[in-house]
Amino acid sequence: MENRYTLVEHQRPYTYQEGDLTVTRGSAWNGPGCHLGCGVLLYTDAAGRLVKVEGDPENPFNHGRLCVRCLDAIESVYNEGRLMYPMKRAREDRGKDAWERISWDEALDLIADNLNAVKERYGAEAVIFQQGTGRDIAPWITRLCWSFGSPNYCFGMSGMSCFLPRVAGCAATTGAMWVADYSQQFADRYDNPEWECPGVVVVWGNNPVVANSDGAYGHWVIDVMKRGAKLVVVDPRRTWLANHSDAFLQIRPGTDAALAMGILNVIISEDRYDHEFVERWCYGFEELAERVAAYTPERTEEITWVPADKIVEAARMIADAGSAAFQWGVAIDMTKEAIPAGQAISAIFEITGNIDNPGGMIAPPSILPYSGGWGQDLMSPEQAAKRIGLDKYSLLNFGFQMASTDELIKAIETEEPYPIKAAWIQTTNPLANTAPDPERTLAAYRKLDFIACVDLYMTPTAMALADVLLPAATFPERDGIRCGDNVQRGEVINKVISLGECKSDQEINLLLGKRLNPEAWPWESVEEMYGEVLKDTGMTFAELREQAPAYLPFAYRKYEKGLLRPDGQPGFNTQTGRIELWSTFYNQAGLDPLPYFEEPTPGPASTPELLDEYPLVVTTGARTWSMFHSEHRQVPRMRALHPDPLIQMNPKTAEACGVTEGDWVWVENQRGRCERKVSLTPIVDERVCSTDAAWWFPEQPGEEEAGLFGMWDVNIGKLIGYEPGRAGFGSNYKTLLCKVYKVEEGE
Ligand SMILES: Nc1nc2c(c(=O)[nH]1)N[C@H]1C(S)=C(S)[C@@H](COP(=O)(O)OP(=O)(O)OC[C@H]3O[C@@H](n4cnc5c(=O)[nH]c(N)nc54)[C@H](O)[C@@H]3O)O[C@H]1N2
Ligand SMILES: Nc1nc2c(c(=O)[nH]1)N[C@H]1C(S)=C(S)[C@@H](COP(=O)(O)OP(=O)(O)OC[C@H]3O[C@@H](n4cnc5c(=O)[nH]c(N)nc54)[C@H](O)[C@@H]3O)O[C@H]1N2
Ligand code: SF4
Ligand SMILES: [Mo]
Repeated sequence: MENRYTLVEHQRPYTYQEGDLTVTRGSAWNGPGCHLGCGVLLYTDAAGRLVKVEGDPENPFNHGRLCVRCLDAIESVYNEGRLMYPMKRAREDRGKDAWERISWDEALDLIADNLNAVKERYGAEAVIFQQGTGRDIAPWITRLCWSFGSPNYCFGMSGMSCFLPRVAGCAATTGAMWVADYSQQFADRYDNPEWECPGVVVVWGNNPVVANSDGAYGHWVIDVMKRGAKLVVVDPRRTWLANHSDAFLQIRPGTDAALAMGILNVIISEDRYDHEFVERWCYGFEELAERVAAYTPERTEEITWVPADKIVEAARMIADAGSAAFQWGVAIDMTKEAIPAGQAISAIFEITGNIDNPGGMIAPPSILPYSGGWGQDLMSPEQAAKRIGLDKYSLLNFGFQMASTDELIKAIETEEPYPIKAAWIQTTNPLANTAPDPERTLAAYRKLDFIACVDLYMTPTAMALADVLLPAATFPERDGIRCGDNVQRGEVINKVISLGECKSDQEINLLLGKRLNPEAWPWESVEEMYGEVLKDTGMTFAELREQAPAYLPFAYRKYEKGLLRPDGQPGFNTQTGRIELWSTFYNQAGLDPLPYFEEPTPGPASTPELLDEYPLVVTTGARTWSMFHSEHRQVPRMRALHPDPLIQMNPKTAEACGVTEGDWVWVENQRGRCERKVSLTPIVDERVCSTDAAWWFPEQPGEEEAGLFGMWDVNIGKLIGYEPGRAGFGSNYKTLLCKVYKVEEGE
């Protein structure tokens, strides 16, 4: 088959000699630490040790730039905390440091025997397959899950509150997922003649220069600012980008839907929307206009705490910019009514015609067989229909085809609608990180007959729960590919070192897959398996390795050309063929077809009676430079940059609470409390605090009786509940009420 990719011209082969060192080009896709996949140069010495990691200047994705976690990957890779061989532990010893080293064959046979035993007795649906943020491993988890016959592929966050709300919401209302256009789909990037610089970038609930999330390298925002793009930032914290913006909208956490409706109100009432696009390609504009009419700038100010004149200014800037790119982030997913919040924000870029246009919002091409989940065809329709939560939340049919986390926890507890008896937990640390209410989560998972974990390190989750623990490989230890899945290019991860008995997640899943369902995993090697994934591209793995990154064909305004619908007709892949501002699907599903705002509960407006006790709004989990969720706590230089779990407080707020810089405090709400260290900063409003998530202390005793690495003292999940929004998506991770007071000596 003809090669449809545009390739980057490299000066040298993928691996070459530079003095005493061997340099290998590749990508940093997967752990430790990221799900983005920047281009790297890996330097190994004559003894075969990785000695240096640099950015690859030839890679158009990051143009040689790297963040600290990749520059310092060596400390993560060669960390003494790394798991080096498979281990098992008797079920009654869960929580104890009573591990026994075993061989890979024994470990994989043990897992296969246990999962098959559960399958025989209770059905394949009794086994759940859980992942974290996924990295490049997700397709191998979905294939393992679905080829085993279980519909319960899952993620530990209540309301699947990362990315999925935006993906499912966009899929249901527009038939695609929309991301900001920084020219990332072109190998020649900013020089590509088809691309235009966005007139304005709207950074909404995202901190791209720190987080580099959802396929976007954060410094692209700065690249386009240098090329003239204006900047609007919507954040409760005055971030670095907020400080460099043309308009900073300092929002009360959890009120994004109201702000978006306020902006829509201005754009519509001042007649600044794109009439031609709306009339030809959108459905339900009149109803939307009616819905947002109540959100005058003044009323929106009362709700959101953003001054009315700023709302008007931002609305005009967006509507008049020529093109507007929305760099939207996870804060939108982390409020209970995340679906209507995302819907309201999307409506801004939709009615201003920023769809599939240069410098606006684009749907990245993904053409490989595993995009959006690989292996679904391997599961029978009867099994697929058993997915937990599907009967309650039909929106689960859009996007990543996951089970509902909130229904799953109930199913484990009650054995209704059927028992859940085993878990495969790969690339995730739910107890310390994703799970709300960690006590409830631990009690539920403890009921399971069998749990296998795959990780790089020992974690609180593995210590508390695993019966078998498998050591995974970091990116320099393994070959890999990534193409599709909101990714605009094909990348290769190249193995340069080996450590202990660690295996790549891909190899682990291939070996286990062969034991569970050999027909679905016919390949003799990982390379052969990659060949299968790549077969439609006309390239073998060895060829892609020389050429990567490889760029897929891309066209703007695909909706005019019939490229977005399976029937080849112009328009969008929705029931009306248009962008649905009024959603026919939501209407059929018994949901509100239009965007709406609902006050976060508890919150200053919904539960004013709680304000005496819990006077502050707190948002959790804002990303920090040196840590990726629960990772990097054991990595010396990264930990030195951020040694303690912090709560950012305005100095005036701290004074009112009787605490000051460096104090250890309790952060408490009606559910529970955890400890934090005070960091004073004017970047937060006096009524708002912002605190880290996912803390634990690898240096503290790990056994459950001794505290699971100090996790209980600092787990912010204790303040969060399993409380998804009406559509089953979204939950209040970033908007809670709390009080802050000093930890007394001896506590
Ligand atoms: N309160 C609060 N909680 C949050 C958030 C928040 O903002 N606030 N953010 C949430 C979000 S958006 C997400 S996506 C989740 C992320 O949740 P997770 O993905 O669970 O987070 P991590 O701590 O990065 O990772 C999980 C584990 O994977 C291991 N790991 C890393 N790389 C690899 C690998 O290549 N292979 C294997 N097998 N294991 C690997 C790590 O060692 C770690 O123990 O956290 C969520 N938690
Ligand atoms: N260094 C590092 N990078 C990461 C990660 C990491 O753990 N560490 N995690 C990765 C993952 S899985 C994800 S999902 C992405 C997420 O990346 P981002 O979307 O950037 O996530 P956050 O930093 O949690 O939140 C972004 C901003 O939202 C603001 N915010 C908080 N509450 C609200 C609110 O209610 N409304 C609005 N509008 N803004 C609010 C915060 O102050 C913060 O500045 O990052 C990825 N990249
Ligand atoms: S965003 Fe940062 S940590 Fe992630 S791959 Fe790129 S350089 Fe590495
Ligand atoms: Mo995430």
